[in-house]
Amino acid sequence: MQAILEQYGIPYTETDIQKFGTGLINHTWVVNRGTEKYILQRINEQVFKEPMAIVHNIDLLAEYLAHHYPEYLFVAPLKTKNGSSVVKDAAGGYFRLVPFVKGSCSVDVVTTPEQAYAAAAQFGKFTRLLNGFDASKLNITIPDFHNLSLRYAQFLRALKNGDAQRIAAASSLIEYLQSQSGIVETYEQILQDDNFPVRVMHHDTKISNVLFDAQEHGLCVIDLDTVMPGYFISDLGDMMRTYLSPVSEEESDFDKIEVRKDFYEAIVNGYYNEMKAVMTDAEPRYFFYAGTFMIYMQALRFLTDHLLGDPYYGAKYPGHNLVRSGNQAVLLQKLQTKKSLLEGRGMRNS
Ligand code: GN1
Ligand code: MG
Repeated sequence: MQAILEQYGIPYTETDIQKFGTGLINHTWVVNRGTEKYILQRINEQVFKEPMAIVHNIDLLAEYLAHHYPEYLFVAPLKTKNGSSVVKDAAGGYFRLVPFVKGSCSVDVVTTPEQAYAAAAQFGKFTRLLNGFDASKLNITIPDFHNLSLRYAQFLRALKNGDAQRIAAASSLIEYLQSQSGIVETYEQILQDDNFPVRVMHHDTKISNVLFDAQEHGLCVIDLDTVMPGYFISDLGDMMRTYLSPVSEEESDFDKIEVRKDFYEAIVNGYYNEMKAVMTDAEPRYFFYAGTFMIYMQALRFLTDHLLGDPYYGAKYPGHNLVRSGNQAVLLQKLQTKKSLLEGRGMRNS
């Protein structure tokens, strides 16, 4: 770490470094030096096979936004003394240092509809501001990241090649997820339909990827590794997946999982108010679907990982990814139950 910080001209002996955050993929630390504060991240190269592709994307976005929307707060990684946005350590690992925005704070768990609204507005604004940017210029940092057809195919493959005991023990969850494969068919229709344009999407819209000010007004979105061309259902759906319920994917007491109507409305309102200027007529009809799409994909990804021995997400206890998948399946069920109550809700100005 000493060698890394020194490339930014930061003397290691003057810093205090602590582990930070709860992300499953990258390692993150907060670096304090007197009154200065930074976020240091190691890019997970198992997942992001070409870290330079991320650097290129962030540079392109920074340039576009600085030119067209100079007032937008865009938090780009700092440059080293040599002008590079990433640093390689002796073992070849990629690190980057991001300034901590003064006066900003983040939220780990959504507790009020106002937070959900503010976050949804920030993700909507991000995509709207980039509406004139040619999304095809972006590198694909994780190929097929939100390709539900592929995720489903990987799940089916795991049913063949996975751990036989785990497959047998998960039979009812497997059956349930297979029964929901209509969600994949709808996704495939969306891909064929010109009413669903490819947009610049964030692809990781959890609340901790939004910076707030002290009054909990949204400032901007951060963690741009998975910014890629995609469909709006990814971002809107992942907000539903992670903000609707008072408990997260880690909760093993599934009775605590809930779909909160006021949070649903807040997400949809916040997103739509920013995005309506650029949306097609068809997109808002798929707001509810977006939630089912992302929750279903996450349930498939966790279960696939469990059946294959947890190679991607890792497991803090045996069966961890089975619990996570079961949790997401219950969330999906509870969302589907409220379909008639929720569909069409929340588009205040529509
Ligand atoms: C991963 O690293 P983190 O926690 O932000 C994953 C997301 C999943 C999420 C589930 C690159 O995100 O797609 O939704 O775990 N990111 C990647 O917690 O796979
Ligand atoms: Mg992330």
